[in-house]
Amino acid sequence: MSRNALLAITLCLTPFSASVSASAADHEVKMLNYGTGGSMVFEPSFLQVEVGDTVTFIPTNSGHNVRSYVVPEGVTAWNTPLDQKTTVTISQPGVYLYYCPPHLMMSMIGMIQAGEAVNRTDLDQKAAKIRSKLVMKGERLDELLAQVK
Ligand SMILES: [Cu+2]
Repeated sequence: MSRNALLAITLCLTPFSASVSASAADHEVKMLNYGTGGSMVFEPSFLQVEVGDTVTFIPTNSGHNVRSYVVPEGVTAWNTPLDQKTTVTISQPGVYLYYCPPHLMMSMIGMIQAGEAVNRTDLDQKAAKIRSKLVMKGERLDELLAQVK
């Protein structure tokens, strides 16, 4: 094999191995009118993922969307269109808290943790603020917070 051919192969392989992590996974979260956790739920509502993984929100039932409420520093907040399957890349370590705007009152909320909970202080402060808006089943927030490691 000529030296140039070997160089070409090396250049082809490098971007691939650098951009695709062997552990990157996609996690699916369903938006449901009724699930095992009751009515108006994200399922699963708590996800433990690795930085670099993606989370895809599936509009299994209609009338839902996903808005980020707490994200780690450096992460762009998101607000997905209603009834649209959307994939979010978890780019930074920390805890992500999100909700469905039409059903915030019914505590349609969810949480993602990637790596260490580096934004725990911010999470606790913002969680305390949103608690009063959870008219029904506010304990779901406490259950999610209890799962943060
Ligand atoms: Cu909803």
